[in-house]
Amino acid sequence: MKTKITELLGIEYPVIQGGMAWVAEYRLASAVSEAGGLGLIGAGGAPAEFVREQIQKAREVTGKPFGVNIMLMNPEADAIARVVVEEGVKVVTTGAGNPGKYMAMWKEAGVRVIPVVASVAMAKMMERAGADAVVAEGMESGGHIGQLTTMTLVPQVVDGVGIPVIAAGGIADGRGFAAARMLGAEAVQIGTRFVVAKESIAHENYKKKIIGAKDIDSEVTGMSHGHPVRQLRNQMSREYLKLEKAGAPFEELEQLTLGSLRKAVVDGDTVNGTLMAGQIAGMIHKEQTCSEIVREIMAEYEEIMSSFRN
Ligand code: TUI
Repeated sequence: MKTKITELLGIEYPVIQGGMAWVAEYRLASAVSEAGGLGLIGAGGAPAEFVREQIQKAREVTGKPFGVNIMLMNPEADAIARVVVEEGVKVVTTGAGNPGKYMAMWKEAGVRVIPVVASVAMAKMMERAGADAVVAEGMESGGHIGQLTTMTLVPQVVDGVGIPVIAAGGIADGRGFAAARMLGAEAVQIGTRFVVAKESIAHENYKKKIIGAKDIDSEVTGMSHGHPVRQLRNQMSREYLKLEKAGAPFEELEQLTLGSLRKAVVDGDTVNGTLMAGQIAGMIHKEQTCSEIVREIMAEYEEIMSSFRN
């Protein structure tokens, strides 16, 4: 399938895997790239040298293009920004901040830069700064989110910029892919469905929670202090929301969630861990390989499109 994004990135299918902290390490990223999409290594809060090793490991197992997602709140973001250049990474996506200060260095090195944005203003700013494309991420997504839904954000970003737009948030199957294309997106980014991929190292307990989730099982913490995070409801989210409602200071809430994503992903602690997941968790019913996921989405899309033609 050919779109502006498959052409830009040299990939077979316009499906990009979300750069999820702890989950998106080299095994998941290389499996998605091998399946014809774009795999991403999620730097999350990891040290720069760990990210370098992950890039080297990915390159050992796939000759296909893959990228790195840099979470800009990482204190080592500056060093990671240099590592991607040193290691010759072809694609960088960024999240949770403004990557403007790295743009010149990346452009000079020929890196394709794709910031994740949650507003039209940020998309326009990134286009002016030289971004090759943007991911417009709606609040249906798991993890750190903005305020707009995918349905409202994507077409407004498409109208606001000239560069290709990738839709994210609430997309898990061929219907979501088709809808994103209707809204003007040239590709989709998918996170939660890849958390439960066979190649994902996320703990089985975490995967089971996603597979067992219903439509209304996610909730958003941190809204009151401007750091909203979507996750599956559990003891951790309930306790957080109780403290937040009682007016607890940001520092205390931050202390509560310190290391809690690792607890969920690595230790499988579904009680005290933060089970980041999107609103489409209720649509995910089984563990599949990345190749099965990508092929299924594309087959569903083709079927939808042919049903419209008849
Ligand atoms: O970054 C994400 N999703 C994430 S990051 C993450 S790690 C984390 N762990 C614990 C607490 C908080 C985060 C988990 N999920 N998505 C991309 C994204 N970026 N969504 C929204 C934004 C965004 C927000 C503000 C992009 C730019 C921005 O600009 C602010 C500014 O500097 O003006």
